Amino acid sequence: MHSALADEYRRLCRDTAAHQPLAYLRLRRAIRNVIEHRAIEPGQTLPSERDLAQTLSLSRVTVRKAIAGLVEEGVLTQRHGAGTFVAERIIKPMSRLTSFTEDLRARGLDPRSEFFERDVGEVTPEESMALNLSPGVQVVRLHRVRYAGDEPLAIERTVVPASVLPDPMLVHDSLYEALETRGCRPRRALQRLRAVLLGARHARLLHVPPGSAGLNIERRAFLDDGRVVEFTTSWYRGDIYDFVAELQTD
Ligand code: 16G
Repeated sequence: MHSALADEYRRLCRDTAAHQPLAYLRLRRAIRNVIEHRAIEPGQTLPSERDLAQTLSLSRVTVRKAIAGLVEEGVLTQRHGAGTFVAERIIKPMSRLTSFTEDLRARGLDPRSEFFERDVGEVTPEESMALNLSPGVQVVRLHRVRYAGDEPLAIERTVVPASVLPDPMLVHDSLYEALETRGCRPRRALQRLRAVLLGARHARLLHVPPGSAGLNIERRAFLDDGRVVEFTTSWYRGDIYDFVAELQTD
């Protein structure tokens, strides 16, 4: 049994400030915390359901429920007969509107950005169509390479109406954190994803050979009142990311 996980679970049981009355949510938090602190690393196995249930005096149903939530979020993966692992590839559920920073932190990785461009200017005709803006209004543009520690994972070009975010310097690490602070975090998004071969420039920035597989993703994200808050074009590395969607019949 992984002692860091048992210790973390017991700590959360004692921690009245982080009071979490439901055992499966407490266990989910404990697993998440040990992954974030790299006490269990990507690719390593989680203790078995039976071990967890015995050591923590929980029912198997509770343990299963805690794990199922993290599998759904892509933090853990299960291989039939082999157990539950901390995901190595970054598995991104398409049904959740999360940010790069949140996705990486949830996996114990260290999100970082390098900015090429962070300025304000007049909207171009293409941007005004994507953002539903009238010609002549001001927009903020961010062009960044997104890293996990020293490893580049994606390139992103983002345009946000200046009426929502007046100053690009308000974005330090996370755009969504800056939008959240202003009460403008998007609630809904439309995303288009297509396979591409990365050209020489993108490949160089992402530290992969030219012609490597990539994912070109466009996201238009909306506020509750229907205003478009973000138009982002991203190039994600195809060798690291899995985008997963849950499908249901009508
Ligand atoms: C993700 C989004 C991107 C968004 C960014 C915000 C995809 C394909 N793209 O990378 O549209 O702008 O997160 O992340 O998921 P941040 O808050 O860390 O800046």
